[in-house]
Amino acid sequence: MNQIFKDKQDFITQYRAMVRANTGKEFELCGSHDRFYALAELIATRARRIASENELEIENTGQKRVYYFSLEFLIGRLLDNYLLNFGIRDMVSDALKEMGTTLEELEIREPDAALGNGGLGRLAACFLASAAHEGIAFYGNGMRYEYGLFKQEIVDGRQVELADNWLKHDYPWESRRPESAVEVVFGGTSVSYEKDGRTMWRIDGGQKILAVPYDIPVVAYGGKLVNKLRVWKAEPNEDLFDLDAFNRGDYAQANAGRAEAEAISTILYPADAGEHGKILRLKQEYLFVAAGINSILRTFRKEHGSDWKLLPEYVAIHTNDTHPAMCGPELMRVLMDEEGLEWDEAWDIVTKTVSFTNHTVLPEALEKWPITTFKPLLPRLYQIIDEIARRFRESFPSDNPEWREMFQKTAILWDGEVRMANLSIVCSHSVNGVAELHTKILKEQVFKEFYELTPEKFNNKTNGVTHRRFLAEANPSYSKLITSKIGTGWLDDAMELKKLEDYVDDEDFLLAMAASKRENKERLARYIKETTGIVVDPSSVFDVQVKRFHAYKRQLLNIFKVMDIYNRLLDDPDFTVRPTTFIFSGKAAQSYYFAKEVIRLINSVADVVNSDERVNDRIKVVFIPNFRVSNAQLIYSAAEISEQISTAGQEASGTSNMKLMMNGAITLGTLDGANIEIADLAGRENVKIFGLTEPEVVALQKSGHYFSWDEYNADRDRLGRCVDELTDSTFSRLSGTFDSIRRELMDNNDHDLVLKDFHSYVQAWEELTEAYGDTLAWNRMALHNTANSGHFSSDRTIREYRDEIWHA
Ligand code: F58
Repeated sequence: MNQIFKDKQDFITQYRAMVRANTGKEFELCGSHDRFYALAELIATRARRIASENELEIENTGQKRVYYFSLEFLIGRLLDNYLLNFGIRDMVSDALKEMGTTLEELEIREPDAALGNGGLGRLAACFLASAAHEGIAFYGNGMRYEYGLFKQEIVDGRQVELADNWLKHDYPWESRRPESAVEVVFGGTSVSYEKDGRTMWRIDGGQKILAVPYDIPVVAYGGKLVNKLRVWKAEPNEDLFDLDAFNRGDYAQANAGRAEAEAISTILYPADAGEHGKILRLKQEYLFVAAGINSILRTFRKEHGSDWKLLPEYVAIHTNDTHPAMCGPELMRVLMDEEGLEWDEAWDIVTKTVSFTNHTVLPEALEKWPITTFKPLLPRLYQIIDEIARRFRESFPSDNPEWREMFQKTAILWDGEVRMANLSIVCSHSVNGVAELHTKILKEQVFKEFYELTPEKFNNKTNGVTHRRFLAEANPSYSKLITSKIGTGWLDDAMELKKLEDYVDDEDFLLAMAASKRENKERLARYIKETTGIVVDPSSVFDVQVKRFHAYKRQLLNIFKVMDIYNRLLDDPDFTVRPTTFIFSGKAAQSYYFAKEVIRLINSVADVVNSDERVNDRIKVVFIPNFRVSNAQLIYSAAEISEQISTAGQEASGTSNMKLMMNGAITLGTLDGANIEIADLAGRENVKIFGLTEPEVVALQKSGHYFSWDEYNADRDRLGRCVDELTDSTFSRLSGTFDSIRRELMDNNDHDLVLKDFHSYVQAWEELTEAYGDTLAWNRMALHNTANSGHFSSDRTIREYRDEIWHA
C-alpha cells in the first residue's frame, strides 16, 4: 500500500488545513458540500503527484503506452474508489466520524459522472481501473461532455429526460491542461503542392477548433500507480469571437462561432435523427481522434524522436467500437502530410498500432456515414479513406468464386456511405468480440468475409468488470464476510475467490451470507421507499433486471411474466408463488419509442399490482428511476435473481450478469453472450437456463415458420390474455393502453421471440423461486457463483488484451 497519510491524526490535520485553504472557514462551519470538495482536493493532489512520478518513470524506462480511444467512459463517483485503492477507506471513515460527519454524507455530494450510455462506456471505465492495477501505462482518451447521459424521471409511468448538468459545481478530480491544447480543422479544401519533388497535401481554410484536454487521475488498487483519463473539450479559437458584432450590440451573432465550437462537446450522443445531429456526432468523433493522435505523437516525439517505424513498439492504440474508427486514417494523414512518410511506410505503422473491439451484432448499430456529410466536413480524411478502400479492393483475391459477395460485404465505401466497421477492421491488426459466442457470430456471420480473408486478426476477449468497485465497494457486508475467511488477497487477485468453495457446506457461513444479503436488501428497500414511495418487503425474493432498455434485452418478456403471475393469483385459488419483488431499472434512448413504451408498461403494471391488496403480500413491482453507477451498486448487492433474458445471439456479452454473479445473485438467463461462460464456470446446477439457443433462433427465423399468432392461439388463457391486456383496460389506468407493443408482437410477428420463449421462461422462474425455500441450498448456489466469478474480473480481461493484442 502507498501510505499517503502517516496516520489518522495526520489525515485530520491535513484535511482541516485543506478546508481552511479552500473556504477560509473552519471545518465545523462548513456544510457537506464544502467538506466534500476539500476532501476530494486533498486526495486528488496526492493522486496527481503520484501520476507525475509515474510519468517520469515511464519516460525513463521506455514502457509501451496503451491509448484506449472511447467516446464513453462511464466512471461514476470516484471518491470511495480512491479511498479504497489508497487503502485508507476505513481510516478516513473513522476520522470523519470523529469530526462529526460521515463518509456517506460527503460521498453523495460527488457528481455521478455519466459520460456514457451503458455497458460499452462502463467497460471502458472498468478497463481504466484494471489496467492501472496491472501496471500498464494506460491512457483513456475521450470526450468531456458538458452534459452527460440525461437524468431520467418517471411521470405518469413515462420516461422524461432532463439535462444532466454534472459540471454545475467544479469537478474536483480533473485538471485543465491548456498548454496541451490541439487545433482541429473541419471543412476547408484539400490542396496539393510539390515539395522536394513529391506531391504533398494540406488543408486550406476551414473551421479551426481548439481541443483542450482535462486529465483525471486513475488510481490503481494499492495506490502505487496512477494513470490518466484524458477528456477533450471543444473551444473556439479567439478569432471565432466577432468583435464587430459585439460592438454593434449583436451579442448572439458575436458569440455564434463560439457556440458552434462549444456545441461539439456539449452533450453525449446527440440524437442522430436529422442531418444536424449527425454532423455534430461526426465532429465529436473526429475531434477526440485528431486531438488524441496529436498528443500521442507529441509524447512519442519527445521520448523517441521522429523514427516513426518505432511507433508500434512503444504505442498501442485501441479503438472501442467504431466511434474512433478515424484513428487509422488520421494517423495516416499526420504521418504522410506532416511527417512526410510514404503511403506504404505509414500504412505499415498504422496497422501495427491500431486494434479494434466490436460490441454489437445489431446491423442498425454498425455506424455508417453518408459520403455527402463526410466529405465536405473532412475532405483530406475522406481522400485517405478513399485510397485505403481502393487499395483494399485491389488486394482482393479475384480467383475466389464468391468474390463479388465478399467485395460488397467488405467494402469501406458503398452505396454512398462510409462504413465505419469495415474501415476499423481494415486499419487494425486485431479485431475482437466481447464473449465467446459473440466472437463466433462475428467470425461466422457479421464479419464472415473478413474472417475468411484474415482469420489471424480475429480473437475473443470476454468482458470483465472491476470486482473492487462492484463487489468490494458495492457490498461491504459480504466483502467483510469473504475477507474474514480467505483474507484480503482476493482484492488483488479475484481468482482467490475460488477459495470460498471450501465453505459451501459451512452452515454458519451460508447463514451469514443470507444475513448479509438481508442487510443489503433492507438498504435497497430504504432507497426504493425514498425514491419511489413504494414499500417493499425485504424478506421477499429480489428479482432484478437492470440495464438499458432495448427490444432484444426483452424487459417485455419479464413484465409479461409478472402480468401472467398476477392474473393467475387472481384467478386460480391453487396457484401460489414465493413472495417476490420485481425490480426494474434502466434508461431508453430518447428517440426509441418502443423501449419507452415498455418502461411505461412496467410502471403501469406496477401501479395496478402494488395497489391491489389481493396480491400485495406476494408480488410487488418496482421501477427505480435514473439508473446510474451509484444506485447500480445498491441494486447489484441486494439482488437474488439476475435476469439475463435477451434473445439468444443478440447480447454481445452483458456485464451486469457478471456484477450480479459476483454478488451472489443466481442467473436466470438464455444461452446468450457471457451467460454461457457464467453457466460453465458457476456450474449448470447453479444457474437457471431457459429458452431457444442461438442456433435455434437462427434456424427458426430462417425457416420462416414462426408465427406469433400460433403462440397466441395455443395459449389464449395465459399468453393470449397478456397480449390482450396490452390494449384493454387492465393496465391502462395510469396513462392509456399499449397498442404499439401489441402491434410489434402480433403484426410485426414478434421479432424478438418474446411469445416463443414465454413458457419456458415462466416455468424456469417458478422452479428457481421454488428452490429459494431452502435457505442453505440457495446460498450454496449463490456461493458457487461468487466463488467462480473471479474469471469475470476485468483484471483478467485486461491482461489478455495486454498479452495478446497490445503486447505491452
Ligand atoms: C454493449 N454495447 C453491449 N453500446 O450491448 C453489451 O452486450 C456488452 O456487454 C457491452 O457493450 C460491453 O462490451 C453498448 O453498451 C452502447 O452503449 C452504444 C454506444 C453508442 C450509441 C449506441 C449505444
